[in-house]
Amino acid sequence: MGASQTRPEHNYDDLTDKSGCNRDDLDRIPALNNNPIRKQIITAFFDKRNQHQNDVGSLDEIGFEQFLMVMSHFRPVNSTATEEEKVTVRKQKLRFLFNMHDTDNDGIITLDEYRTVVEELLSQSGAIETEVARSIADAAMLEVASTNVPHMAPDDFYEGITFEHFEQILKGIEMESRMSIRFLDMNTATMRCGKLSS
Ligand SMILES: [Ca+2]
Repeated sequence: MGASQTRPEHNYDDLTDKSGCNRDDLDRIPALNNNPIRKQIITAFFDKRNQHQNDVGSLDEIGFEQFLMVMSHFRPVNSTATEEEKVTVRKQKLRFLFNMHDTDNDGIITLDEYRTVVEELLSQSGAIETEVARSIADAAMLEVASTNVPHMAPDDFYEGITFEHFEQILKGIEMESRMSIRFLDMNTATMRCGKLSS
């Protein structure tokens, strides 16, 4: 039996619909319900940088191809991939994560941008106050600064994390299995992409 006979094509009708998918549609994906960085992930789907077409800014809607392009950042590395391919995939994953933090696309994750993500992450638990979350973010950033600029003078201003620093920080961390989202229970038919919700 060929794959074409078993593929649930009707499930993709909504996504392939010309009018595409917006943030509200993705917000209905149950797989992301408990994800602490749900907001960032959804934003990433509409971030033009993740479409690899040398464009910046954000899209109001994405079509099926654009959806797949973003999803491809979460794919596991093929075990038969060459070393060179593995390096490329890793770099793309890192760049995707970096972009997620560098919201204004100036090439640097500033303390403010970093704080936003940390506060978001920690606020999910409900038990940590903003002030505490903020100081955790500040301490982590200071740690990063001292690692990347070991001889920084007291008056030096640490601008933030560049992509090179970011790569360095995550060096040795196995990304391939960590950076995955279980989209298995995603039913695009219920996302109502491109269709009027009734
Ligand atoms: Ca930035």
